[in-house]
Amino acid sequence: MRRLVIELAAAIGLTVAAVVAVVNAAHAGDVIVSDAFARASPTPVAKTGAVYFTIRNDGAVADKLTAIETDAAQMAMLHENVEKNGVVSMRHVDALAIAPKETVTLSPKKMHVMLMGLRAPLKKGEHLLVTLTFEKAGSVKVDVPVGDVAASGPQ
Ligand SMILES: [Cu+2]
Repeated sequence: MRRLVIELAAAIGLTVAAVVAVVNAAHAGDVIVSDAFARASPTPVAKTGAVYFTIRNDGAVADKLTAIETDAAQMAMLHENVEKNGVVSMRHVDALAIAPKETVTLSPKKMHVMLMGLRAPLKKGEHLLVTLTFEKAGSVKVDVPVGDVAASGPQ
């Protein structure tokens, strides 16, 4: 009996996880944004933060991410990590092109949306709403859960 209960709980847990995964993807036209997450602020006075997600272009034509907005910060922009002589610095990326059928993943080692002028420090468990605007697909609102300070994916 006890074992059955545990198995049932596991089955229900899996179902909930599957539903969350579906809800976690947002799309506009042929562009799908999934697996979004942010990292919690390391200190209560942090003024910057980072958001990550995966973009897939399911369409037959190239598209471009041209604008990022959120109420959580005064400014949001795309940054790319550039390594030169062992030193990693961040470079602003004006627009991110996504080829047909291409998937682009923003991750802590490659690229991120930099939030500047945070209105409040990001706390684990909170959610941010980030609006991404694509040249062809239009705007998509993305729910971004805040994970650990060192999160490397949605938790
Ligand atoms: Cu940055």
